[in-house]
Amino acid sequence: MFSRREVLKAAGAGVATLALAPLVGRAADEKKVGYTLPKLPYAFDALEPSIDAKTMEIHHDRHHKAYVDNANNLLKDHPKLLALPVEELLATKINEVPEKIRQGVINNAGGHSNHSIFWEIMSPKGGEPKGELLKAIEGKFKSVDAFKKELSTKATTLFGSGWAWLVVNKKGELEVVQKKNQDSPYMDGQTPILGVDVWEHAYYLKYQNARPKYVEAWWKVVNWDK
Ligand code: MN3
Repeated sequence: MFSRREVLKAAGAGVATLALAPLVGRAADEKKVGYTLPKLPYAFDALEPSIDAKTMEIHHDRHHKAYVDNANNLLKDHPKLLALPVEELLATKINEVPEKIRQGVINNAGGHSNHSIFWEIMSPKGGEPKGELLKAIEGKFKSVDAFKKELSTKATTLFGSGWAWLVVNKKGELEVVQKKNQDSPYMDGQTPILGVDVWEHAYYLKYQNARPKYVEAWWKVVNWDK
């Protein structure tokens, strides 16, 4: 069982095999059957001015909560699947989910997993990548600026709703990818390292249709330590 951090470390060191290994779930998901909405690790207004408090409140308390509630409801007759850490369900068991609820589980368990990571990889203190992450980014993209440019481009050019992610791919290498809707990188054998939510609900109150301005501001609140 390997964490996102361990997979990243292996990628920086050029070790490919960890990316295919089973994944560690969040403790909160393991205590009881069913997913729980994680607490935000900071106040709603902590990411101002990059992300406004009202957007954070609606995004966490309503959108993320809805993904959690819907996933729990969809999987209520499948306690064994529901007992798995959400990453493991998405990475290894999604084809065991009955077909008639599968797309709903992809959307809602995916939404739960994606947002759980999203809250953690933001912080009011911002900063720049360092340590293992810096080494891995420079090894793959030459520079932090080149990496940021690639992720920003993927985020702003994604048509419709979705995410742009930095992942460790199946080969154990860093890669920037676009995902539609709430499709989880875990479903494609990728381990998400950091990602930006470019659904309109993530920025519309403050930025309206100016997605590039939101992405530019988002870089100021990335929690590189996570
Ligand atoms: Mn969202």
